[in-house]
Amino acid sequence: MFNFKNFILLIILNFFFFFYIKKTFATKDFVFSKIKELKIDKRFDQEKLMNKDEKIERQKYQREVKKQSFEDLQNQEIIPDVIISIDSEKAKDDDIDKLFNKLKSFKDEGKKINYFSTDNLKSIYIYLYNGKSKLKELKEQFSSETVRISPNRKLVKQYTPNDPYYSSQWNLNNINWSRTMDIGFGGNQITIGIIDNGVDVDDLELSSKIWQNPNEVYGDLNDNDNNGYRDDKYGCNFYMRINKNFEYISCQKEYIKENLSFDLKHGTYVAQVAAAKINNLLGIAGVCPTCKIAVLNISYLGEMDFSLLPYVFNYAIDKDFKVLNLSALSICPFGLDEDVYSSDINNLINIHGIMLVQAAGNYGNRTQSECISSCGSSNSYCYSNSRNQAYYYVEGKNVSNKINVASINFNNQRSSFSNYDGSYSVITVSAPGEYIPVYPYRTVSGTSFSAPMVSGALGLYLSLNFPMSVNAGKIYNDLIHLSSYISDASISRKKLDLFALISQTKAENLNYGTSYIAVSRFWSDSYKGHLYSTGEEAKSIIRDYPPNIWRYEGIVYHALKGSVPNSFPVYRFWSDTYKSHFYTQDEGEKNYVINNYPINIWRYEGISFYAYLSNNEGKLKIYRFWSDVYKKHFYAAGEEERDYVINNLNHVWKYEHPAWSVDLR
Ligand SMILES: [Ca+2]
Ligand SMILES: [Ca+2]
Ligand SMILES: [Ca+2]
Repeated sequence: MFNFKNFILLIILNFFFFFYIKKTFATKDFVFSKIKELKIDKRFDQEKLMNKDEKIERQKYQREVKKQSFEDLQNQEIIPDVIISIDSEKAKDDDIDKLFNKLKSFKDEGKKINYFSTDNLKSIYIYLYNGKSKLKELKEQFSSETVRISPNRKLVKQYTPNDPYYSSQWNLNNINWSRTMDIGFGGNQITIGIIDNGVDVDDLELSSKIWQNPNEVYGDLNDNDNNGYRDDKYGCNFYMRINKNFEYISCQKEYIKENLSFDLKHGTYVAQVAAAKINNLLGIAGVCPTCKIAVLNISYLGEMDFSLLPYVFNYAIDKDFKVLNLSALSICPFGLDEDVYSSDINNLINIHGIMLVQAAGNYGNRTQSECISSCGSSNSYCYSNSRNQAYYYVEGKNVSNKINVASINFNNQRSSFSNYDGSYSVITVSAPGEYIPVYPYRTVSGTSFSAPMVSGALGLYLSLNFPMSVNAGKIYNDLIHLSSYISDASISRKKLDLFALISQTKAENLNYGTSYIAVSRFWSDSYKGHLYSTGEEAKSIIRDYPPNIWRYEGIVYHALKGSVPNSFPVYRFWSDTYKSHFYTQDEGEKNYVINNYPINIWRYEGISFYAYLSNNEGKLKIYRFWSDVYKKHFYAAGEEERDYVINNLNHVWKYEHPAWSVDLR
């Protein structure tokens, strides 16, 4: 009996991450053909080591490439019809043997089978080609707890072109981008992999932002880093490499760029939204100015091939990309038993910390069942990915392993085209996706462009120097807890808020393991007053209140978590009547308020934080104001703010006196 698992182990031992099988079975209707030819092959490392035959082979490739146009190379689709995943950790050897034997005897004219396995991924993937396979029959025979079967899906780009016109980047204002730039961010350079129809690596807004594979020499037609991809300096065209089996050219610049004969630009615009150069007197500003872009092209004939995702995931793991952006959606949905990539996507995120950010889709659909009924059994474009791809992929964890991004317009309402989830809390977050400016000047719309807003935000977030460990749960929770509240429940009431995400996370990092606690300030248009919160408390206010009730204004200073020499407690009161906090460091004042006001006016809440007395030299002083108009206190941090309020807002705020002092803004 052919023992597949032992065979795999042997191959992995010999060839490291990739393996290669070329074995033809005697049976007419069952052929194990070449497995993607991703072998480790050192033959071409040095020109001088090539023998005559190898030189001829290489020259043949070069001639072949010269005489064929890009269109010719792409024409004639070679994509699998069916993807089968086997959980290699859970499946028993017997199960795998059985599956392969059954597949061998499964009559299906013209069938060809490839498979892919690597140490990086949990599953072994089997691809069926050119089959007349009845999916239902395949599932009945082969589906199990460890075997998942799905039709391959062509991904369509989530792109809704609009009449081009130039406008300002309202999308950046909407997420408080410029305020975020004011506070700066960490220096770690994060790479965002753009899984798309290619990216123009020479684009004027991107050329210096393109990731470079450090151990690959570009243009020598050799695989310098021995990863199975020649000249993958900037990424690769996986369709050409895997499906078309072009070894020499698939990662060359001209083939990883978008093929505009099939397409409008898509991947380039997606990349620009995430990470276009800033301060270059040109075009737009990207959300993440320090991020790099890796080109992960999976397109053919203007669409994208879903079956290539395991290769892309494997590549991203090897190259340590931290964010993958997938602004593409598939043809009609598939059910729970068919989510072939679920375990590897979990693995990707939970083991390797790679966040997968996906566009929610542009079909305006509500739920999976609505989507299915509108699709029928045909292959019309329809996919409620929000439900499938996030909800079902949660494997007993309280975090989703994917970030699903819906689109909002400038009124913070769901874009009419954006998929949404109704009662299912599976849209992770929403972000602007209408009339998004790109370079050269035009605007584009679609959840395709909402997703890279979030990818860029996660790039910035991950560039912060985290002193604590960052796992998928923390990333996911921070993203949703530090998003702004919006009224639209169909998209989870959450909108990307870059400023809250970055400033609160920076504060948390600063406070981690130290004695400091961030004091954040909110303003209420409804109550006409400020609210100050400390530490984690700010997150729940950001998350739970619409901005007209409490609008986040940022961190104003850092106080002390506990008592240190020369520090004293600062006491806090809350007023249900005035909707305001009152703070005092004065023991006598505290007792007076407790003894003389009913609790609906001032309810004592205890010690909020510790601070030094206001007369401490060299500390940042906090100054107290009172407003007869609003019946509230305001606390200015530093002399500059104090003087501004005295000089400009004297009709509202009356200066009282210094309140306390702290070490840090
Ligand atoms: Ca390489
Ligand atoms: Ca090379
Ligand atoms: Ca620019």
